[in-house]
Amino acid sequence: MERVIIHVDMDYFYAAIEEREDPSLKGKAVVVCMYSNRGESGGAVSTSNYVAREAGIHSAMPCKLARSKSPDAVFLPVRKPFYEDVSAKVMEILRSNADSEERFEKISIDEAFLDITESCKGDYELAEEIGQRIKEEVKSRERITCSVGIGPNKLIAKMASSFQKPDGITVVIPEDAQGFLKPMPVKKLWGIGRVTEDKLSEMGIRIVEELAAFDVMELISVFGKNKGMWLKQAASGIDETPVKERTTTDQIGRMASLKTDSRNGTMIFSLLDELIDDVISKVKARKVSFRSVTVTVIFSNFKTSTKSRTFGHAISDQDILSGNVKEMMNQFLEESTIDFRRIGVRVDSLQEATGQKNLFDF
Ligand code: TTP
Ligand code: CA
Repeated sequence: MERVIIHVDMDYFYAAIEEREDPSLKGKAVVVCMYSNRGESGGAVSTSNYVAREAGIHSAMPCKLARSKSPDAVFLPVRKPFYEDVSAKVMEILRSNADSEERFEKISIDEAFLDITESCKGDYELAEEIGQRIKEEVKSRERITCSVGIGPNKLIAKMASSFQKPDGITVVIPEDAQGFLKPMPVKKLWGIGRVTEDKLSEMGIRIVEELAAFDVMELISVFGKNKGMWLKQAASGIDETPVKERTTTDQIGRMASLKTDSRNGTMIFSLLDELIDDVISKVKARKVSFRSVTVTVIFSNFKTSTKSRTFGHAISDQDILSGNVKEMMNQFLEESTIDFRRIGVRVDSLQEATGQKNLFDF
């Protein structure tokens, strides 16, 4: 089956969070600044909302220049740890909409890929429904918007999400992928930086269509084998890189669907045991221990809910994990009346297991 990939990109992320926290900012130009040690006169713009962008303010611009462009704008200092908390919640929603935990890839604080091939059975109409559902879920739970791109690979999905911003959704079916890319300036092609853009421009290549038609051997002679071949493929809308959890991610998780939507304890706990087994064997294989555990339930109405616990020290013990996970699952059963659709277990804050026994083992 041909793949179906979603890319999600949060809109004006840091500034959107600030707007959410302070409703009086609504309609005003909002600029989030990373101040330098020279205080408010130094520093650069982290991001700005779309009102401020209309005044010509953009990321990386000196804050001083931004002030001169829009004296009425509200300037706020970056609150990175807070944005990271919001990011974690958003990623949780996104992850739960991918085919599996392994088919999810966070690429930055506010962007991720989801492989949804199985969930939509390769059907792009269904894929669009999933995309809409993700947008609604993020909006209703985190009160911020995102833009969604859907396509046959990561490259197309990524470029589709930036096609209609903010709060957009763009679906590019495989047959339209080349047509979608063709008229774009080469610098829009995901992965092309300033240096490559300048070199291509010297070669008379300005739009993707020209790049796709260019002789691959000539590209290789200028850019080397890997890059030359990549340029040709990317311009032709080809990208076979898989969506996969980054190995550097600080977590191990598994998620699975119940055979049927249900609140039956036996069914839920037997699947839960499988997931716990799986997570523990991955923990052992990677020789790590973990400091926190999260249980996720996706209900039959697609609403997602999570519970987490953090331990005082890192553990890798199956019984402790199992006990905590089951307590949280029992709470879910007590609190809810809706059938469960999918459940997941994840451990975070991984640390390398030293191989030494701790005091309790002696
Ligand atoms: P982006 O996704 O590039 O931008 P954005 O989310 O603010 O706006 P858009 O609607 O166009 O997607 O970056 C995500 C966050 O990363 C952004 O909110 C702030 C931060 N950031 C910086 O701190 N410095 C930068 O130069 C850029 C580009 C982003
Ligand atoms: Ca963004």
